[in-house]
Amino acid sequence: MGGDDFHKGVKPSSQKLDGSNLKILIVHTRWNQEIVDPLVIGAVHTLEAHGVHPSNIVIRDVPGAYELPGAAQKLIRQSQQQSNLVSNIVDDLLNTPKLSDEVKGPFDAAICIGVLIKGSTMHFEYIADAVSHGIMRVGLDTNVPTVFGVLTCLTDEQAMQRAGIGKGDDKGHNHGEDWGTAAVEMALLRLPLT
Ligand code: DLZ
Repeated sequence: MGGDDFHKGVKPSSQKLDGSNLKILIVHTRWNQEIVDPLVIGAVHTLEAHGVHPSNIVIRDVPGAYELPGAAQKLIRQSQQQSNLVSNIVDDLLNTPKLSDEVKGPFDAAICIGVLIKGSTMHFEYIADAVSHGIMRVGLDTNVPTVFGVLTCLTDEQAMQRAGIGKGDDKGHNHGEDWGTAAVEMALLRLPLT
């Protein structure tokens, strides 16, 4: 590595990434939505490019980045309960209201998308720390890979560059595309069959 060989960013996986049987959850913020929207679109495009069926991509929004881990965990848990046959039979017997048919769980991976931009107070530091730890915990506690799709930027322009909507000639790179690929790769992670 070094010199001209240096490849900035993630190298493509050597595995075949076939997402045709996957169900993916995207939770995104409404804070900084002008920058969040292209990131969500980038993630969806890449999921579909890997074969994920549009009807198997469920998208939900929350107010801000601080809400991302709690919302992702809640929706992942709901999708796991919905696919549990025993609890379905109990629900039928008790006539419990069903979750929407749209959530055809369980999700195989989730992507949390948001944009934090540093202001003049310590708010940014507290939220970034809580959200990054929270999203990691969701993935480990639910056993559903949960991708950290949160930009933590010092300026608006840094965030726009990372959403592929930078000003000027260089629009930057849409990180949402990488997050879609990461979700498929992590959802398909298996030991080889013997
Ligand atoms: C309050 C706040 C601030 C100052 N900045 C951002 C931000 O840059 N990006 C973001 O997604 N959310 C921000 N929030 C909102 C918090 O994440 C959260 O929604 C509120 O504190 C309510 O819990």
